[in-house]
Amino acid sequence: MSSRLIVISNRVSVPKAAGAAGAQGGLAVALNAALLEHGGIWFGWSGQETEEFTGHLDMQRNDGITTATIDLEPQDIDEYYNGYANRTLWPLFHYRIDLTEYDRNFGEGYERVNERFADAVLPLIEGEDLVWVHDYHLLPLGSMLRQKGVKNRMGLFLHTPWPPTRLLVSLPLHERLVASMLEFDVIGFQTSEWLESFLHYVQKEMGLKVNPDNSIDYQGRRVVARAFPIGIDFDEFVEGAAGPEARDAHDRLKQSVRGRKILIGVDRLDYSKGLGERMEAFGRFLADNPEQAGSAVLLQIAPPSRGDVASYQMIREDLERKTGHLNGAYADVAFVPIRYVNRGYPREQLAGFYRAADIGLVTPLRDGMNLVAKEYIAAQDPENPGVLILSQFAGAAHQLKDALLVNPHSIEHVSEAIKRALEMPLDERRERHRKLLASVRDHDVRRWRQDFVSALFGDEAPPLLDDASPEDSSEPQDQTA
Ligand code: GDG
Repeated sequence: MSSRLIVISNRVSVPKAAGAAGAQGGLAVALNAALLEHGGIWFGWSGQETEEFTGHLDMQRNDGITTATIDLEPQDIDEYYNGYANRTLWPLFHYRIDLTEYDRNFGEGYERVNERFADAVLPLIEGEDLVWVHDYHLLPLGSMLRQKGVKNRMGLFLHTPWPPTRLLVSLPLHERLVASMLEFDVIGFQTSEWLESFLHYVQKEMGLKVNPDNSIDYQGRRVVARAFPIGIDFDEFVEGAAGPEARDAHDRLKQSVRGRKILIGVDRLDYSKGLGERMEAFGRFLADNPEQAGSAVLLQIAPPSRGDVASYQMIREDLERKTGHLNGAYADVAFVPIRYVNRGYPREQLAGFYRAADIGLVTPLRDGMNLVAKEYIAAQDPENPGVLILSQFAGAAHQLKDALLVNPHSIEHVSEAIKRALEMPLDERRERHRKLLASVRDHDVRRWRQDFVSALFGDEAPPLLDDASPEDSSEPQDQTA
């Protein structure tokens, strides 16, 4: 394949150059691998602020990958990043219209920055290049590039959910936003559920016809809309989990709990992750099972994120209050039930913590996919694996059906699942883990990337990887009964 890839995302993350814990997730690794294979450039915001926008491109080459970044001015960061992206689209796409802020300045800033991205990346795009745009920050970018004459194949992958039409129509100028997305040749979602919501919107609100293969004919062009469930870098993660740094972290955590059971949560500090509800569910478990109250510890790792947005400061305060309350009620001189850690750890250490944990507690209220669920499975000892408790509202629930699927809004349901997981016989743990592991291994980040890039080349679609939405089934499988 001779085409180069031009990857465009809000931020750019090159593995070895990234350095900081958490900066080089599976996504960065996958995109870097794609760039190494095809050649090309990764373009985005540097994360730096400049007094006045110049559009200057900072080109760098690290580990064989070329990156091109621009700085943004303070107003851009306020209105585009902290504004429209993280105070309008993020909450709306996670079904939180109560937190969604509609401010005309945000919308204008969002369009302005997308235009700035388009102008800056334009000279980098050559004849046969494939353009792959990522996420909700850059939905109108394809249309802006088309207006500037770009004829290349262009694709968009949305990492978040796509909201139901009834919620999306609360967004001023929603038609314009979606129409701009249809300038891409391929639009990718994490699961069939978000894909269906998108197709529902284009039919009901735009009167467009969706073909049997889910493509949409729009203004004389054919747009392919499909689910491409993202995965983790399985081999890298398993290798990391078996290494010395992971073993050290594992042993350190195990020794510190002195034979108690460990529940682990690892999430960016974000209201979509259901952290407050999770704490309450653990509190309910402690209240309902006093005989086990001194024998289980919840380790919640929650590195801060988007601290400039007020709703993120509020969730932080809420969690500190809930943790303090529960620890006050259940702690003893030599024991606290919740270890709430507001920082990130290197990936290898994280893998060791996952492996030490008897339960992976992954209970977002809404999540595009959720990679933590997959990392937890990959890090387990197959001979003596822990149990994954997974929200039915995470995209990952479409694939990881052998987890204990729960409704994260139901404190009772999650509390019962914790009890059930702690008591689960070894045979059942192994059997569930075997199936989960096969799914995580087979649907890894390489497959995701290859499927997307093939679709971008215009290749035929392979069969859909996930089944119908778990919410479509009459009831979530009540596995806590
Ligand atoms: C968005 C979508 C979708 C977390 N703490 C540390 C750390 N992490 C890593 C995890 C995992 C990643 O961050 C988080 O990924 P998630 O998928 O769980 O969630 P989002 O950040 O919300 O990601 C999501 C994803 O995009 C990909 O498409 O799955 O639905 O919301 O890899 O391990 N990494 C390190 N230290 C930490 O303390 N090193």
